[in-house]
Amino acid sequence: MNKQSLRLYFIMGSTNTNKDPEAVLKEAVQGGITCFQFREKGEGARTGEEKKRLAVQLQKLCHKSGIPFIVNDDVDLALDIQADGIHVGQEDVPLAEVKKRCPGTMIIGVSAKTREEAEKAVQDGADYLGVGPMFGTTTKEDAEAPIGPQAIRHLRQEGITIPMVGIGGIDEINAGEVIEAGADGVSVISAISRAVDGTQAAASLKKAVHG
Ligand code: FQP
Ligand code: MG
Repeated sequence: MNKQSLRLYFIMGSTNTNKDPEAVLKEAVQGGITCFQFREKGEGARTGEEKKRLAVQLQKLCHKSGIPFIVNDDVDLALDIQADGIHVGQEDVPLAEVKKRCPGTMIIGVSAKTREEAEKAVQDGADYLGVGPMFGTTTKEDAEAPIGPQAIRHLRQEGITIPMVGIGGIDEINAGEVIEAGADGVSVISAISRAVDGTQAAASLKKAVHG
């Protein structure tokens, strides 16, 4: 994977917006996002065929726009629809198992916040790391305390060189700090999905990360 595609990484599922998810993704693409993660979870989230239908719809839009389409958590879905990648956290399917099941061409993202987690993820073949929460967030119900952009600076000092994105509570005001700390990009949900104008929101974020 090339790290430029992590510059402005948008994540969304149907529960993250009051608008039509496809319309929001269209706006985000227009505003300049460089990667997309389909994260369908939380109360009222779609499951089974409905989840797959939405995934395929959003995947098509990403393909048309040349944007990598990554699936969150759900390895079966990622394989089923031949997603460009899969993102797993520390409590999800173990990376070794993901690696075993997925083709070598699939991008594999892993959440990590400590040196130990990051080093293990690198060793096990992660393509990029998601580090957070950077700031306070209300999107993720089970989010832990913010660790700040310093966490990224530390991981870089500890010799972690693979592509990294900051996630959690990032907006156009604080996005620059995350890049400054050594991240290749920022990941957002609400900053775009809850915006009145998703195109403008994405464009402002893009500017903030000197995209
Ligand atoms: N980083 C990223 C990315 N995407 C994510 N979904 C996470 C971190 C969080 O498993 P996880 O992953 O801790 O929680 P959840 O599955 O609820 O999202 F780097 F891609 F921005
Ligand atoms: Mg997860």
